[in-house]
Amino acid sequence: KPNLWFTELQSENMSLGLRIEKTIHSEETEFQTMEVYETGQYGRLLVLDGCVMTTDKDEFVYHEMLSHVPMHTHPNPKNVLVVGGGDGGIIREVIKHPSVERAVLAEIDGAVVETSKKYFPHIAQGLSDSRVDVQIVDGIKYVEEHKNEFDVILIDSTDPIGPAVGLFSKTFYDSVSEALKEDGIMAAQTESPFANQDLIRRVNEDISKTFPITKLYLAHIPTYPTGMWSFTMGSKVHRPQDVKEVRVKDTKYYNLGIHHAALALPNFVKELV
Ligand code: AG3
Repeated sequence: KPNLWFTELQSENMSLGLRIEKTIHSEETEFQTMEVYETGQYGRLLVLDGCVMTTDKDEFVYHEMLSHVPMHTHPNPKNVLVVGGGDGGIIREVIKHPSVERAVLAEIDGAVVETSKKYFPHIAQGLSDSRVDVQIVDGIKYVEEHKNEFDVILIDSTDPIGPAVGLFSKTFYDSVSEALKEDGIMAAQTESPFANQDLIRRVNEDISKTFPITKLYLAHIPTYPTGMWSFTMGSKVHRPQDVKEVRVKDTKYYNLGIHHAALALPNFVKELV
């Protein structure tokens, strides 16, 4: 086997290495560098600015958990907005909910959408559904321009450096709240409790200033830094603890037990929120 490795430098002191069988694509987009590799361990790998975004074999965990926990917390989500998420994985899960009438994807980088359609068709498949509206726009602007419109808003961002910084700010969460209806719910990916404690603490504080119900939850994602990943949900009325049944059954990670288990936090994580 060729001794060719992709390495994500996850921090100054930690990296993830994956053996590469083939380089599929490499490009400098208007916003970031984008690479696609065939790996021996996890199938195809999508990389933005040196960071693992998704792989064939573990993408289901992230995409199911960022979407189905908030989507089930809402009793009847009809209008959904995904900010970022250009690969389409979150949209694929959102449209599994029969109540969904319209799902908007607001992605800043059209090249990510095109690349995903070409090299990750099973992740991008939902993007061509008739209920889906793909907008290549700045998500921050899009959210600011829409008021009282969405039941659920999901923020599928890259790390809080580069193009995504603004998606981790109090100002942004405030405009997300305004774009949501009076019983709306937001959820965002919020990095690793082992590696990003200050961020998690700060984001929880900011979201809870705007949303009466703020809840951190966890999932295991082997290709993200430390493998332990967090999501933060902000809700105006509905509580994730009250979910009694699951409406979407074709999932590989999410189920009713996982919904509730994901809300249980180890003591060192409880301290952050
Ligand atoms: N969103 C990126 C999660 C952050 C990963 N961070 C990292 N590897 N350092 C993933 C997009 C999937 N739709």
